[in-house]
Amino acid sequence: MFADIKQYFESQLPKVEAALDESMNVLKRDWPYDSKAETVHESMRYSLMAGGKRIRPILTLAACEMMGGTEEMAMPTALAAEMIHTMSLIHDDLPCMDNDDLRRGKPTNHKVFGDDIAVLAGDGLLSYSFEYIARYTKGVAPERVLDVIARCGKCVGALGLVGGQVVDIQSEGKKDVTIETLQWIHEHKTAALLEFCVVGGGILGGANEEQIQRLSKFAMNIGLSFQIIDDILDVTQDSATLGKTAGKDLLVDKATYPKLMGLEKSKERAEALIAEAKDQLKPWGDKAAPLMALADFITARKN
Ligand code: GRG
Repeated sequence: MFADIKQYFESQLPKVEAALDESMNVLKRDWPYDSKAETVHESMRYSLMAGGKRIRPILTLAACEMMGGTEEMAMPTALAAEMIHTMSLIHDDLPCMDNDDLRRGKPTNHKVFGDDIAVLAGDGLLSYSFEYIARYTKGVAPERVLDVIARCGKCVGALGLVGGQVVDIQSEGKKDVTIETLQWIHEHKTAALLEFCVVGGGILGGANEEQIQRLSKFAMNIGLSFQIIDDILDVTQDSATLGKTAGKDLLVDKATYPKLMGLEKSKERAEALIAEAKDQLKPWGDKAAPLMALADFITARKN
C-alpha cells in the first residue's frame, strides 16, 4: 500500500521509464537497415522518451494490479498505450493539424526531424505498439491478449482517436459547437485511450464482464474529466508551465468547456465526473486505492 499519490507515482514512474527505454533498445537491436533508416528510430525515441506524466501506462498497471494481476502481464500493454499516446501527439503537432512548435517544453518532433519523418515516426510507434502487446505479453491466456489487441485497434481508429480528431478539426472556427459535440470529441480523442488502458489492464488481470463495465465507466468519466481539466489549465496556466507554444491558443478558435459553460461550472463538472468514476470502484474496496488516487490526481494536476 502507498501513503499518497506522489509516492505511488515515484514507485511506478522509474519502472515505466526504464521499460519504455528498453522497448526502444529492443527495436534498435532488431534494426536491419542502414544508417539513413535509423533516423526514424531516433525520431521515435525522441518523442517517446521526452518526458510526460505517463498517466496511461500507470493506469494500465494499476488496473491489472487491482484485479490481482502482475506487472509482467500488463507492462507491454502499458507501454503500447504510451507509444500510441506519443504518436497521436506527434501527428497532432504537425503543421497540417495543430501546427505546434513546442511539446513538453521541447521542439516538436517535426521541428527536429521534418514533417515527413515525423509522420513516419508516428506510424512506426503505432505499428510497434501492436507488435509489442502481441510479442511480449506473458502469463495471460491468448484469448485475453487477442481481446486487448482488438480493443486497442478500436480505440485508435475511426471509432476512437482518429474519429475524435476528425470531428475536432471539422469543428474548428465554428460558433455553434454544442456541449454534446464537445463531449463526443473528448470521449473519442482523449477518453477512448484512457478507457483502453484501464479496461485493457483489467482484462489482462482477469476482469469479468461486469467488472469490465465498471472499469469502462470509471475510465470514460476520468477521461472526460481529464480533458475538461486540460481546457481549464489552458486558460489558467501560462504556456511555459504547460510546455506549449506561447499565444498559440489565442490564434485558434476552438470550442472548450470554459468557453461553453464557464470556468466554475467546468470545474464542478470535472469534479462530479471524478466522484461518479470513483463510485464504480467501490466493490474493490482497499484494492482500488491506486486507481482512486489516480482519479484524484487528474483533477488536482497543474500541467
Ligand atoms: C491515433 C492513428 C492515430 C492518429 C492520431 C492526431 C490524432 C489522431 C489524435 C489527437 C489525439 C490527441 C492529441 C488528444 C489530446 C489528448 C491529451 C489530453 C493529451 C495530453 O495528455 P497528457 O496531459 O500529456 O497525459 P503528457 O505530456 O503528460 O503525456
